Amino acid sequence: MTLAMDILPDVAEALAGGAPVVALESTIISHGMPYPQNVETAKQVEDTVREEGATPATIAVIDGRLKIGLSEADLNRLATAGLRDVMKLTRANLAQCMAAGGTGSTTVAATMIAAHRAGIEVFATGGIGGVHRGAETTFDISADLQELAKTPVAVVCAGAKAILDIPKTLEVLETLGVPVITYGQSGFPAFWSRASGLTSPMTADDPMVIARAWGAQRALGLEAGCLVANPIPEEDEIAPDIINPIIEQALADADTQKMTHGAVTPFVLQRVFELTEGASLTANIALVLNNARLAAKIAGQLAKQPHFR
Ligand code: PSU
Ligand code: MN
Repeated sequence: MTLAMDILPDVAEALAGGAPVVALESTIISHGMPYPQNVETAKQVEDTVREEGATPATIAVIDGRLKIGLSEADLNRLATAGLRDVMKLTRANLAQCMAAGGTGSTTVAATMIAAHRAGIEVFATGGIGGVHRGAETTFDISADLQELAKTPVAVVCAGAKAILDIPKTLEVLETLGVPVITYGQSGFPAFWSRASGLTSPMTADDPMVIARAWGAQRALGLEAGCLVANPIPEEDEIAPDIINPIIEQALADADTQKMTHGAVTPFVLQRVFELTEGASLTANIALVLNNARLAAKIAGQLAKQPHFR
């Protein structure tokens, strides 16, 4: 059986020529942001990648086909469809969605699988899934973490959201052998805030150094991905003492409304958006663009130094 995968012509051309390509996820479009900011941001992220000299490839499943690079019509469809019409795809349901001819947006886990299949090594997103608070009773640990352990793609994110248990998330990443490198500061960032209070396992001040580490990891034959944590720009951050009580409230609401499985993260993000009167979204957009820029720089370094591959 052949893989039902379509690579946009400019992405295919870049890959064939060894030019830098950056993968982008689509759950952030369908489940992570409201319309119309979701589609505006998706386009801005692609433009930012291009401005930095790389080719963007936003990934999703459209009518059963794995799309590496989305047309404007596909982007609009994901941005405007209701949550019931777009599946949230991870490792477990990706193949089934394709077989059924379905349409779904890819989380970090599913985007990594697709990117690797297409030959893309660098991927930019906002935040990864992680170990949820209370995981000791719910066992809610995002499949993103397992994926980082077994699929060789470098994922640039803004750290882990404080809706997660950040210390446990870092512990699991360590157990799984996933390198965690923070860009430009020693502390691991917490998505909306630059500081989580935790020290990052590793730090790098230069995209070239991150590219080198990635090359060395690949040369060793390690199958893992790599997590690059890029702190939100100072002017865009929301201070922990402002965001933390709001997160507590949003988590309590998720509990009251008995949210489980894949519904938890989108619900909490939406509640934080409401409770911050939109400020969380403004920060979210800024950090995604910031991550796209860094990912393009890392991809550029990798393309310049093919011996790292
Ligand atoms: N964090 C965000 N926005 C998002 C997500 C995370 O700020 O849209 C999405 C990503 O696609 C991530 C997924 O991979 O949520 C994790 O979902 P879960 O916690 O259900 O594994
Ligand atoms: Mn979960």
